[in-house]
Amino acid sequence: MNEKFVTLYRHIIDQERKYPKATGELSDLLADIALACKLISLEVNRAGLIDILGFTGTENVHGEHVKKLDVHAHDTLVSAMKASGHLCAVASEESENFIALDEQRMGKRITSRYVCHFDPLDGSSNIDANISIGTIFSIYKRVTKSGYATMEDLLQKGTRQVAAGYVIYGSSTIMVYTTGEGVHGFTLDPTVGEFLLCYENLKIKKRAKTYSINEGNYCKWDMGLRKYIDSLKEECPEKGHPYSARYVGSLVADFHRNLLYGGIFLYPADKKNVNGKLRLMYEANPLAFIVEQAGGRATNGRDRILHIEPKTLHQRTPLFIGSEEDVLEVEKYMNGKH
Ligand code: P6P
Repeated sequence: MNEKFVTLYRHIIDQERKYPKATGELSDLLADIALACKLISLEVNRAGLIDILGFTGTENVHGEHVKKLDVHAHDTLVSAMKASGHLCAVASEESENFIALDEQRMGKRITSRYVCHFDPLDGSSNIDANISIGTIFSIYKRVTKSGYATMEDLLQKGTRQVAAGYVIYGSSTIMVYTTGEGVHGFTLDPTVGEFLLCYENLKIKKRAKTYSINEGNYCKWDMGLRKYIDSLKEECPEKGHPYSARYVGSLVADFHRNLLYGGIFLYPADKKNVNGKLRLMYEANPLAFIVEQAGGRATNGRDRILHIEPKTLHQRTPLFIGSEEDVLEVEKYMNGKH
């Protein structure tokens, strides 16, 4: 057997062994999330066959049409987290408030030590077009000592994450995670049902060749951003310009490509989305944790994403994330220093 034949669970345990005082709860939790995502992957890959496509006819808390797969992914993750017994609360894009999970085991009420934010199926508007979509997760230790979880446990700065990751459902299903000890990627081998190590200690290039932004919003951007994007299209060999434009419209797909090849993803505030479109707790924070662990940078155009003090579960933030030098450069344009 190839010594690189490392399963996700084996890798998680190896990481845990670096911490003699570790209880193993976080390892179990990550394994439970991976199991839930394997189940979601099954549904995503056969969505067209079991008529799960199309709208449920309902809307989520943001007034967006909810596809059945979104609901399925949310339900699968919540069920797995309930069974896991390691979470006292779950927050999800598909749920207005957080879900307090409290485990009764062995006759005693035991309150679990972690909370988790999920985007169960990001990019779901692309489901019918068979474009890659993804699950994003962000894990914290609870702040309160016992009892039912409170909003204080859920609304913590991104620097307090203990783990974060995503699963991309594309030509293959890949899980990428960090616990603060580097970024590692695993490809699901459907024949054995195991995630196998494919990237260890992933690092993102310091300077990109690719930019990802919805240029249809150009007229809504502030002038600094327009000048930056215009500069990427000019002939400037010493800067490696022009860059290539790559935009899938599915955050996890765009982020994953940029993580592997180098790139900058931008979803700025604009006249329509004054705080940007993407969500802090279950999109920006987990991806920011990952990109910083990979040597990249993630800001809102000025401040580090991980330093933002959250006020609400579903708050939005502008997001500039990817290769460090490119994020620093767009910040200069945004702050009139270029
Ligand atoms: P736009 C998908 O709906 C999503 O939330 C992200 O996955 C993606 O990056 C973004 O919205 C795309 O937004 O406005 O460019 O269609």
